[in-house]
Amino acid sequence: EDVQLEERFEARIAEGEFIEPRDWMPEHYRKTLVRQISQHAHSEYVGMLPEGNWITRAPTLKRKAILLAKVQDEGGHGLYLYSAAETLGTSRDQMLDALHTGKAKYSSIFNYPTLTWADVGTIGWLVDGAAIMNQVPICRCSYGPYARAMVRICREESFHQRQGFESLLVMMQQGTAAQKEMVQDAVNRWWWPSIMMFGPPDDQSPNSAQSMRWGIKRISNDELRQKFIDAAAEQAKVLGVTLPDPDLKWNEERQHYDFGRIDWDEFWRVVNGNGPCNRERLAARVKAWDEGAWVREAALAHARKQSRDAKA
Ligand code: FAQ
Repeated sequence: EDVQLEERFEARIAEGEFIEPRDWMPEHYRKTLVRQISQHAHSEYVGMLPEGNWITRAPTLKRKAILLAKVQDEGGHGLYLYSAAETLGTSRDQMLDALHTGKAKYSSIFNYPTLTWADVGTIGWLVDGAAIMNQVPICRCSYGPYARAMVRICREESFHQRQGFESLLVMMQQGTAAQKEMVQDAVNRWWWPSIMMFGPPDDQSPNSAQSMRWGIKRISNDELRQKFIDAAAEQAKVLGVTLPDPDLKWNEERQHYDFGRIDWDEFWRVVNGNGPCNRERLAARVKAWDEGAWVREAALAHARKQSRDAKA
């Protein structure tokens, strides 16, 4: 019977149908989705921290309002994604526990510090830019709830990317020499970590082959990375910044930019918990969770009272 179910499942994937929560699915498909969606949710949550750091220090009311909205959006993305993962039968408490105990992964990028105001614009331009490149194909992911969550997330990310680019453009075109230098310094620090966001090279990516077969991943890590580099190299010219890679060069034959060697040792160091801010980020999430305990207790007490009143 399982063989038949599996064949039917494979056929639906091949037809490009969405798989929905109540449909039969192989256990490994379920596990892969819980892994990826929960890691994605954790990234959105932890991703609030580096930029949140600058809310109190944004240079103008306009920039502060934009940044507040952006950071709130990231929190919202985390919530849609936790909800999508819950449809696969794992609870939010389990997922958050895995994050808080350091067992769960989240994107390497959020383990780098935000040292100046230009980091905020650079995160919008490069980090949100990379996130969109990676997430647009997930709108066509075979699992319905994840694909649908991603549609709205991508729309919001595109606003995030543009606000970042625009904020850098203002500094580069109207700023003082010191402001321009600050932008260049931020770009120097964020460029390599941004292109690492797409994950290890295809031939060292253990999950890729199966995720591609199941239509969870539609475009490979390396292909997305190349598309991102091609786009960013052109945008850098408009901004007037230099990307910190002497080997970055247009290749007429490939119709792509060539680029230098990525430091994968650094990537794995950060993924394995030893980046510049891993401990700080985790501690901040755990503190927020602990300090929110009274809110969760109050909400539960309120819900219990409501249902008692409804019965009475
Ligand atoms: N960081 O076999 P693969 C955002 C892990 S955007 C940490 O290639 P897969 C928006 C990977 O989990 C960021 N770990 O894995 C925002 C696996 O370990 P596992 C979040 C990484 O899943 C912007 C191992 O390495 N976006 O938050 C990373 O097929 C600004 C082997 O890798 C998403 O999560 C990494 N960079 O491909 C928020 C998108 N890369 O699980 C605030 C959805 C790989 O076997 C401010 N996710 N690893 O123990 C994906 O598309 C995929 O999961 C990939 C990795 C492409 C990230």
